[in-house]
Amino acid sequence: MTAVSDSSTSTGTSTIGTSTIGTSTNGTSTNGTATSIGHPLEPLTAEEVATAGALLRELAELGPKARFVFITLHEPPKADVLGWTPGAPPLPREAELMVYDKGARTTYEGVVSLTDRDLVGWRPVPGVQPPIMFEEFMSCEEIVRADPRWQAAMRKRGVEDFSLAMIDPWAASWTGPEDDPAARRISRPLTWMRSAPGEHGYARPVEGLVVLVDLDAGEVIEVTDHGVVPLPPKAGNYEAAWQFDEGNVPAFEGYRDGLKPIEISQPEGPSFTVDGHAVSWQKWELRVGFTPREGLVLHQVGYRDRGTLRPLIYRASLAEMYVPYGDPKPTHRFKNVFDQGEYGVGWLANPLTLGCDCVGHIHYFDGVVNDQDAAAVTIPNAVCLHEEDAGIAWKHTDFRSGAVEVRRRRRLVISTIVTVGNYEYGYFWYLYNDGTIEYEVKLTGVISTAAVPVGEVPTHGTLVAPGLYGPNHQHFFCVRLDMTVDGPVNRVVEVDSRPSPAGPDNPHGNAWETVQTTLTSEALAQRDTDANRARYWRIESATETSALGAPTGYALMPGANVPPMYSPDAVFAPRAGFTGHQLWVTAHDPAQRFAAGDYPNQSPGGDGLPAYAAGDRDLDGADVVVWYTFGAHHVVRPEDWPVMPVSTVGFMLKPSGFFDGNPALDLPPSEPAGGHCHSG
Ligand SMILES: [Cu+2]
Repeated sequence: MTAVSDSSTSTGTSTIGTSTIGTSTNGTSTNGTATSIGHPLEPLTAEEVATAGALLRELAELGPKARFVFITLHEPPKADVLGWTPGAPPLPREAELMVYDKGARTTYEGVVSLTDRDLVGWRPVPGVQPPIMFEEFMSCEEIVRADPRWQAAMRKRGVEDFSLAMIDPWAASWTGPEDDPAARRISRPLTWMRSAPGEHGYARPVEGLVVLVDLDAGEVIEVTDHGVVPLPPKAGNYEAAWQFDEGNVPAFEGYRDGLKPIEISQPEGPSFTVDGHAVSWQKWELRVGFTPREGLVLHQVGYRDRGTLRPLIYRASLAEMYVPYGDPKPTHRFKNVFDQGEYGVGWLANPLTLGCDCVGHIHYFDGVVNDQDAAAVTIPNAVCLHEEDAGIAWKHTDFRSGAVEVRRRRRLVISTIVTVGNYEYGYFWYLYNDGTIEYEVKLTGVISTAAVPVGEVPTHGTLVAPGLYGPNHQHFFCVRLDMTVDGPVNRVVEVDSRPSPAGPDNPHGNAWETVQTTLTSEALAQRDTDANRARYWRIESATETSALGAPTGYALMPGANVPPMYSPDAVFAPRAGFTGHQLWVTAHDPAQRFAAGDYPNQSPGGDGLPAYAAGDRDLDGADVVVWYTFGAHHVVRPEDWPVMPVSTVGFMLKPSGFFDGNPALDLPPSEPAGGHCHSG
């Protein structure tokens, strides 16, 4: 978990963690407070979060056990935002609130007008469970620790000091009708044992012990002991204070040497400008957003081309992430978690530190979220903005004349890192100065661990230390791209490459061609990657053409990908219907934001993309939303222990007939000191 303190104050705002703001040898940072508050997509301020909670409490007459799950900007309609110009009167400010009443065991959704101090919407949502809230996440551990059945099971494993146990409240999944979200609100926590306070506890999983907790009642329902597996014998400490100790796996022999300083110097400052949450950099313009569920959101990404700002993406966001485990043992079979929809990745964001998480000249954005009393919680430096050298942009040497032209490539990096229990996820957007957009997820942190008797080799995982293994699992990330390529009227075309048919048009057998298929409706726009066809998808304007006469477009270029490995007949499979296809296209609907639906916690499934697309709306010349899911396949390696080297997965959006030629021709030459770039 992040260093989040439960520190709400009477003023309704609080700040978590610590941060370094100012200058250091590893760069400089600025941390802007909003100055362009008039823009309709500015995230809620801390004051607005607290006001929204107070208004709802009063206007909806909330009961004493009402808890605030999420408080988020209720974005104005897209048409209103697109019609708004700087200097115009501000659009009405509204907040949307998800509330869970623990007394009535009912979830509510509300919208309050901050402008009119009025209740705009309020409704119960029957039969669903909202995400596990932070206060539940933290209280669950003590509830289990105090339970005599759990204590008895721990004694069977030789544990007497229960204070050393770590109990992580895993979301319950849906294992059958007994998990009916309408009936009870549950968690299935898992236990690990430290040998001393502060130790890396994931080295010693308590295998075979499944606990069921009623989160409403705050009590353990049952403890099921599937049999003792000895705690793995070896430590796995990686923290500086511990790693010199004897007995760690792998053995640590001290820090390497020879690392000389690399200093990033930007003597004239960065090339970007920031106003509130609006960012301009090298022809790119965008807005940075942040919500407690989604974390980092990009709004209104556009590129200034020969004086005209050309829109590309109206809203880009993580739409869900899903981590199913492939180990049938009792402690792992229910591990299929939706880290966004069952917890919320925004308010799990780390406060980032200059010189560690990001180097160079940094601009930080704080993330404003809420606690369960509706107090605003400010995560300092939740989003990092900086620019990087990214190798060469292009180069050619005329071998006859020796003339060399080479330009450096740069990228603007907008990133956030979240901690979900044992795992870390970094979400990185890169905007390049050649028009490319890249999205990359960095996976690091600690694998979820399991135990076997020493000497045994696990079937569904990889041994990382004696008696300790990492179960097979996958991570699926779905990104929602509300596209506006040269305007809101777009279409999506699938582009395959294939050998040309044999015959008189292909007399030598060397010919191959691309085949373009317009995905004209939602039923037809459920597609999968096909590396053998070099498949990609082009999001085209249905109204604008390039100088060459073709529709302007951007191509979604898949990176590494993998389908789910679990059986489609698995009881939990319908929970993540969106993973049935890697690409979905839907008609724009601002209420359809989450790939597994609004409430995946304890859900038996069926919601989200399969439901959104059920109407089979027309997509040819429509306001389209593109959903791309990519999987990180994790067969654990011994090298992933005791903390994982970063692994990356993602995709790109590349201009594909959007420009009339190489958009980076105008990058100025960068001459090395005392010379110039040439051959020989
Ligand atoms: Cu993994």
